[in-house]
Amino acid sequence: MSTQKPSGPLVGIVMGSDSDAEKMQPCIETLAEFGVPYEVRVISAHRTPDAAHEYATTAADRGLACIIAAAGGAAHLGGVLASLTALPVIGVPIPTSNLGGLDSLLSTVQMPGGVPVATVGIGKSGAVNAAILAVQILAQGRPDLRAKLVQYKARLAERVKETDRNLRKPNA
Ligand code: RP5
Repeated sequence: MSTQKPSGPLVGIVMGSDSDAEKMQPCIETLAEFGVPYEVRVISAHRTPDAAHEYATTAADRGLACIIAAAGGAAHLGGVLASLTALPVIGVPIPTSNLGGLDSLLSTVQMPGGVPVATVGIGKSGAVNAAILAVQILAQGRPDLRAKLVQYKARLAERVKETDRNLRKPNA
């Protein structure tokens, strides 16, 4: 593997609408925390299908290693992108006001055999987990990222242990 630092984005974050942007902020922040170069696009499977086609079919050649697709409602974005690229696609179901995001979850996760969209949960934890999953994919063959993941997990564990210690302190 080359020792040169990659110059372009490795992760493509694609959302179906700018109304998804706020919900995807935790994903963006998590990728930034790991120092992973990313790009953010708004592309709709239904409103700009030509752009979705162009994005997915050129993503690998542009150096992307995985795509995170966030959409709400009839959330076909992840599936459409996954149908057009061999890159791994991670789907983030965006919460919706009418059905609470269950619509987004089911339409993202229920892909036909052979065309997976690795779907995370609805809401903030899903947005964060999409970023972590992307880092885990990238960490194969990148020991620096693997070390950061190990540290991240250690910090998560330490936070829980500290909460537990505080709760177990005798009441004054
Ligand atoms: C989806 O439709 C988008 O991902 C968004 O979550 C939802 C609503 O989009 P807007 O009508 O707010 O643009 O395609």
